[in-house]
Amino acid sequence: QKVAVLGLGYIGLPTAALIASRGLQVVGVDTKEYVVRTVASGAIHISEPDLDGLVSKVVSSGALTTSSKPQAADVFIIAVPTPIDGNNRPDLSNVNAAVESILDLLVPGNLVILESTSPIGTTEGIAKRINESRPDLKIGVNGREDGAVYVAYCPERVLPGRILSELIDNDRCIGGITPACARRAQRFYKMFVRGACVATTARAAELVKLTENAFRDTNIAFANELSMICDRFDINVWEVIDIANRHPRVNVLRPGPGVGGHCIAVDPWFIIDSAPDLARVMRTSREVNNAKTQKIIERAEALIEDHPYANVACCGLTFKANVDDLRESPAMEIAVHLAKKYGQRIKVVEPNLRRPPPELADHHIGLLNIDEALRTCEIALLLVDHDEFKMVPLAERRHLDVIDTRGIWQDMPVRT
Ligand code: SAJ
Repeated sequence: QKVAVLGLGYIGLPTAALIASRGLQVVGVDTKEYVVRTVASGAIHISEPDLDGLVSKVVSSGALTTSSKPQAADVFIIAVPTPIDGNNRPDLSNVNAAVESILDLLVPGNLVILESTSPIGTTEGIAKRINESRPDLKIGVNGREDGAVYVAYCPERVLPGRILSELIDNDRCIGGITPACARRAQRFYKMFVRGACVATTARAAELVKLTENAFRDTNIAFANELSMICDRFDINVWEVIDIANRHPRVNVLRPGPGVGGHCIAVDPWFIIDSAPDLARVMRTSREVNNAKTQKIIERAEALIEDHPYANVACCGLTFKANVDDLRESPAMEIAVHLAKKYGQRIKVVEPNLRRPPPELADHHIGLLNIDEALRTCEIALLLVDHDEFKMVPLAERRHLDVIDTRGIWQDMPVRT
């Protein structure tokens, strides 16, 4: 079988490389010329453990090739970004463009899979578009002879940092436009997935993906709301959570400086946009998580105003621990806000980046290592729970005024 993967980003590239490593011929397609060139040379343009070695291997064996335009294939996988626009509404322009680009290539027996996070009904829209433009093809009936193509929604659900192993071991949700579509897609995923491939409808599968991330967002919002309540009453939220979680049926997640990343901070809006009158908890959760970032900014400003000569160490910029990804990062939002307001008094530590991002470099702010920052600053904002920060002993930070948004510098005595 020949497979075309449209979109060589965080999901498309590892998926293309993995499938190629299983003996299938894969063409990776991307509209960005530098991505096509980088991958064609056997290198990668994103950072993910073990991906570089795998891509280099499948490119040099010829199993993975690249192109800026799709080519005829048996299976088309669409893995393009689906962001939200300025009004928190889904922007499906990349999916629509990908679908248009394959319409003329489709032949009976083809399987078209959407993997991008998408609002309910998107996959049905794709099937409708195929019907309109290619009335010679039927969608998802049995048998090659009657001119069928198969259309399915199969969301990715892998965790950045563990993408390659989760692509193989996670269970997959396979949503067919018809049961025959689901069966055809199940057969395809079973070639490289060890987890269960659970079949359902395309609409249910779209909502499954959105539900997973909205559920996590809501649970984090609970923790963030609790942290703000604790602050008002001067109660240690980490202690409250630790003790509450000893209850056998309670598991409060960890508060933070807000929720970042390109998934959890975005996907709930796809549900809210589809059912604004019903998705009340989800909307409020998004608002609470965003409000938490503002709360940290206000607390930091108050502390900085109280210490007019103090230098301030912003510890961490990425959206979560031990990654180099800055997308939707609340830590970044806080650091940039403070840099704009206080300029050179703001020092930044980010062990996972080699250079400061342009938003900070524009304010002539470079990166320090954690030791330098703690030596030269009087205030520290702990914004990301990177391993490097967890290891800083109390003796090296005792002199600091700290806002610890992640609860790793609490040094709570354990009382049992
Ligand atoms: N966070 C907290 N407190 C917590 C847990 C997370 O503040 O207790 C914050 C993190 O710091 C980060 C954000 O939430 O800013 C999201 O981080 P994450 O590790 O929860 O998730 P992501 O965005 O890296 O990946 C998620 C995963 N979804 C779920 O766990 C339900 C992943 O499985 C999905 O594949 C991915 O979104 C995606 O692509 O949709």
